[in-house]
Amino acid sequence: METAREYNFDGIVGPSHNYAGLSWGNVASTKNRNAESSPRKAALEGLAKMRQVAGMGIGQAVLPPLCRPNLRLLRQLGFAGSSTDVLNRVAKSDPVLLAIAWSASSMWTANAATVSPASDCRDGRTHFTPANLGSLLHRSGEVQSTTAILRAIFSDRDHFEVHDPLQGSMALTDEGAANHTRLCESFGKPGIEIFVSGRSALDHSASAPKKFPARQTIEASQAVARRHQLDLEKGTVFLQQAPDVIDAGVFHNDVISVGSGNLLLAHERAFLNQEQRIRELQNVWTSRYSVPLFVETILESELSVQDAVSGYLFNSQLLRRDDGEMTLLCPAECREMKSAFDCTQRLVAGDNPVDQVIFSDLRQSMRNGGGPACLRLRVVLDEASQDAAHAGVFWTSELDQELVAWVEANYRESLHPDDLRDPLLMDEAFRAAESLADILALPRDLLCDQV
Ligand code: SUG
Repeated sequence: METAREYNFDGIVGPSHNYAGLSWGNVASTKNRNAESSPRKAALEGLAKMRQVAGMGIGQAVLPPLCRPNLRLLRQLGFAGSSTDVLNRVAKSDPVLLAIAWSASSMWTANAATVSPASDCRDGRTHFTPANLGSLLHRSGEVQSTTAILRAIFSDRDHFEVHDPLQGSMALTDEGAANHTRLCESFGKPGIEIFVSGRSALDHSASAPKKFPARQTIEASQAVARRHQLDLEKGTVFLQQAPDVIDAGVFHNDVISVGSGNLLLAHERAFLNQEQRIRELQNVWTSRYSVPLFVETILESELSVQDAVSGYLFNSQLLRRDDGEMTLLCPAECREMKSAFDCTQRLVAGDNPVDQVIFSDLRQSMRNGGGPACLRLRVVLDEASQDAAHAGVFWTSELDQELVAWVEANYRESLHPDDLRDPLLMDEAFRAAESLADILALPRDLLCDQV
């Protein structure tokens, strides 16, 4: 019997969802630069996924989108005056900064923070480190508001510790849970937390990608593990992403591997010295647990890294149901790509906990490189800590209906990059943020913090 549940905190897609090609190293983002987006469709697709997951009896909650445009950032960059002045000035002088300020990238909550469940932490509290996202300007502007929102939702210090983010230095770039996986026998018992980095900032002899940025440093991952008070001997494993797959478009580890419970699914080219590192992981596991750890390795001959990047098989959600078996929730693209689909069928047939595969249409988010797993932050909560968290963000069918109506009332059907110049869009976005605050019973000035 589980004493704790895993909740998927999905990011609600914000009203300015657009394609600006801002993420160098993220192939989909670059490819779809300047395409027309549909914020309404994107938000409804996200809500449909939440409904699908909640409908399976799995813990589901929401995180609100950050208020955009990011006027705080624009003011810091020297654009002065009223909100409208700031928008007009940046629109006239720098369309890239305009798009950066409008980015709805907070929807990918796997990058909001790294979360360690209470049972892994020495002080018995759930620890959060909001990710500084310091590798990209449009993403680094998220952390201040994300920290405030996490502190509002997880405010009870008896249960939660929301740390300050790591300082925004090149040596400590941190992308949160996208580079972190937890394996465990049961959610409420101590687990093994796997931290995956792409480079070392301090060891200059370590290998690193040549073309695209490695967004997570090992120094950042180690700092998070220390501040979360994890068992550094038996409760943590540090892996390095293979540099050549980062150069092939694997900008986060969750594009090439996913784990949950006693299952790790990874491409054979995901990690540096993979065979040896997986053997070490198996040894740590068997020293702690009596149940087996299943490691499913997908071969290049089954699914090329290139297809993993375009179909996002590894960005699926591994959902452990109450009966102990798992459902793999994949992006719809995996149904259409034969190699990816065949891998899902092999998994279901194989000796591992996955016995079901379902698909979710998240095409709007996928075109910016965000699949099912990018859109959620996993937080393990026992009953007492769930009671202590802010009730307004937990999924119910009433909340779902309210959110659908809110999207339909506030979101545009389509958005072209030129529309980001429109001061009316700013008014719409601020109004939407305020009414969302009312729906989620959060303070208006928390969700509308740019005015
Ligand atoms: O950081 N895309 C996001 C996608 C994040 C996906 N998250 C995980 N893999 N966990 C990123 O690259 C694109 C924005 C644009 O180009 O308009 C963007 O930010």
